[in-house]
Amino acid sequence: MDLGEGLRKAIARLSGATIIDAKAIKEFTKELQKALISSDVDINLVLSFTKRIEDAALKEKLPQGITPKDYITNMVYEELVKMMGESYAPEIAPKRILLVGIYGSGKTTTAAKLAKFYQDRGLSVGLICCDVSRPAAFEQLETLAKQSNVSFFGRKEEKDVKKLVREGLNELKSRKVIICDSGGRNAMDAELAKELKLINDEFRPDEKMLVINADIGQVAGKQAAEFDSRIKLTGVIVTKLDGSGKGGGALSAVAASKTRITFIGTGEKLNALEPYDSKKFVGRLLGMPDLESLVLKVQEAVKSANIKEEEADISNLSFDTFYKQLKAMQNVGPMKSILGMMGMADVPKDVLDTGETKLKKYGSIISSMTKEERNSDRLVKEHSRIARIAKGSGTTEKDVRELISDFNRMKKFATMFKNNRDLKKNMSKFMPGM
Ligand SMILES: Nc1nc2c(ncn2[C@@H]2O[C@H](COP(=O)(O)OP(=O)(O)O)[C@@H](O)[C@H]2O)c(=O)[nH]1
Ligand SMILES: [Mg+2]
Repeated sequence: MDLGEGLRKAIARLSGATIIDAKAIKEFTKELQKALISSDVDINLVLSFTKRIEDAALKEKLPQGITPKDYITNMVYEELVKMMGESYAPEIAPKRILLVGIYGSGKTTTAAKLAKFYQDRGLSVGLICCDVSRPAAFEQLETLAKQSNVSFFGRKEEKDVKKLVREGLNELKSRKVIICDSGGRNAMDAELAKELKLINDEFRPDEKMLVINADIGQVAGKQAAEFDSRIKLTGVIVTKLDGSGKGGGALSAVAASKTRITFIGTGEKLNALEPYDSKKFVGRLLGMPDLESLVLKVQEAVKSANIKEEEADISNLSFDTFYKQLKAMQNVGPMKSILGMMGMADVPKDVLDTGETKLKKYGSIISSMTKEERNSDRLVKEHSRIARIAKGSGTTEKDVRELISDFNRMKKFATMFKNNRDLKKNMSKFMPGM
């Protein structure tokens, strides 16, 4: 059971209680403790957290006009937000950023994500590869830099990090944001400290961020403190927070270590990076909708899929734009995280899987249509065409008919809303395949 699920169960239990007395509160905080501890949140943090809730619920006089359940839920929310640390608003300005961390924490991926983040906000970006300990580091960053469409500097055989930084800074001097990816080790040790000091002295970064994998749980706090004592961090980026389940342990431990979380990585794709917002994170855990990020993500995906405004009008939908929108939707993120952002975190897995499978299937069916068929849905009624498309896409005729019927339903639905401009605008953002 992930943290969010545990917390939501505890709250559901509280809602189910007919009277909120000492016993109900005790049971509720026990559930909270179980959920938090099994997500590797430090036990002392958990105990003081639940004690504050108990004290407030039992000793304080509850304010008028609010149900005890709402009052306690809100308190859980606020206490969790505090426990998960402060939010971060990155300054969109020229700067140098150094990324450090142990092997496999996600430094190189994060370097490219950050590059894209600043580039998307109008700043030119250059990436320097300063990982001299792993042979493939150069190619990895070079490829990712291409995908993010940012400049790259590295020298394959060069082992001298000072020289790399000096040449990189010179080569990329016209770039507003320069990000340096460094080499990791299995742990912070004297050798790594020495190498990072060399890079640091030459690079003179404005920001030094430690990249940590959320899977390590509360150890993240120790790691952050250790790197901070060696090279004085300005922030910590926590990666692999895909979905909303895990990560409470790592985030709370980093927050408690007095270093601050700046960004979180939520997937392997280059757009899966967000400035850290503890309210948003806790909101997702508790199953509160996060529509703002969803809309942003959808807009971004629509932009990168090159969907034109007239195509976004779904009352003129063709299979072609339907397909484009389906693909854009897949770029928004996995279904689970989309539904999570909509506040529907506990959707049964088989429903989720059906959704994912259907999206994939529709993609392959539409790609098996001819150009004419994609642009004129009336064509795809003849049996011979349906049979051909099913064969070409490795699906069944039933699948093809199902797609057509979903497509038609959506079109009808869209026409219904055609006169309501605002609603239409919003629906066209959300519609594909859902
Ligand atoms: N699911 C997921 N995978 C990630 C994330 N960040 C990095 N990874 C993956 O973690 C692995 C190691 O990442 P890499 O950037 O090479 O780590 P480095 O050794 O610190 O440079 C790669 O397979 C990445 O795709 C993330 O936020 N979510
Ligand atoms: Mg790397």
